[in-house]
Amino acid sequence: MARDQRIEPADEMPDGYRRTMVRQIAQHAHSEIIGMQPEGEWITRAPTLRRKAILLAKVQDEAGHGLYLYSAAETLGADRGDLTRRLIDGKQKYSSIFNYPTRSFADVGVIGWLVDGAAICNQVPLCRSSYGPYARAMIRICKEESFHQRQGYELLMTMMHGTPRQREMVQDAVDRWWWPSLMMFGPPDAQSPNTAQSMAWKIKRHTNDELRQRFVDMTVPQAAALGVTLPDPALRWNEERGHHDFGQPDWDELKRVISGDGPMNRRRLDRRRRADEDGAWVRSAAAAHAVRTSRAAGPGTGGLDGEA
Ligand code: BYC
Repeated sequence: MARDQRIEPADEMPDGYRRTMVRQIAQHAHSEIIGMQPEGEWITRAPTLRRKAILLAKVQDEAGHGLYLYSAAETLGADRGDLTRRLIDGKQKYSSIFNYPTRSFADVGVIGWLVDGAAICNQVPLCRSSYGPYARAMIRICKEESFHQRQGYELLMTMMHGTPRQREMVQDAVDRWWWPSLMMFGPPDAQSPNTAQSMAWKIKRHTNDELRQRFVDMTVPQAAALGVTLPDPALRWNEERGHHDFGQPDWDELKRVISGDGPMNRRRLDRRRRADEDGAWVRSAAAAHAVRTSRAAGPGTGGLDGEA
């Protein structure tokens, strides 16, 4: 670690490092999968074929991100089915941001711009995270997140050039998503129990507050170009610091949402539980098929790969 070399699956590692990596990667994977729901609700209501195609592609990308990340967790000895059970039983977390409702199509644009924008800010440094499989998964994820952010911004720009009602929808969505987006970076550093150890292990490369500041600095000029107001009266450029000053989100709200009491928590988990139950027969059929084909291919061949 001191030489900045990557830790790979077969390397020795302290139990605490392995536990922390499984915790973070699993939460991240759960966030990608649960994160399909708020935008997925708008696929059937997208206003044009072009918007529908873009949204479908984006939501499918999120599924792919979840799958790379579950695979990265498996390299640490975790079992994907077990991680899913822990999510459904409320024993593992997923990002607070996905516990808010999507009320209009402008929310799809704002999720792309602000939520994917925050995710990029957080994830670009994770490409240099110390655990090899996680860092490598993050490179591809970040490329796809850039497309997500751009499609959101382009959608909003189109609406801002539309009718007064469309501009109102965009401003309303920005007002609702701004503070929850800032909460995505986690609690303030002084209240973050994991940051110091994760920085020492080079899992995290920046603290929660550093990344939040970077996000605000990056977003303010984009908001001005769009013509929307960010709902924070304390937001202003600080010449001395060379950064924007900004207000604090409601940290009690973050605690409530993380502990299961957000506006959409129950619905998101119910839907995930139903999808897991509905898919059980597919998983058992695929497992039975893999056993049968590996037997037919004989010893030393690898299941479905052997068949290919
Ligand atoms: N929400 O000590 P801290 C996406 C938890 S999806 C929920 O600072 P840490 C997308 C934290 O886990 C991208 N929980 O923790 C998908 C810890 O709890 P435990 C999602 C949160 O780990 C679809 C406790 O609070 N991105 O982009 O050092 C559509 C104390 O926090 C939150 C990732 O998952 C939160 N916001 O730092 C569109 C990024 N914040 O586990 C878009 C990867 C904190 O001790 N994760 N907690 O019980 C990370 O970078 C870090 O885990 C965090 C937290 C910065 C989130």
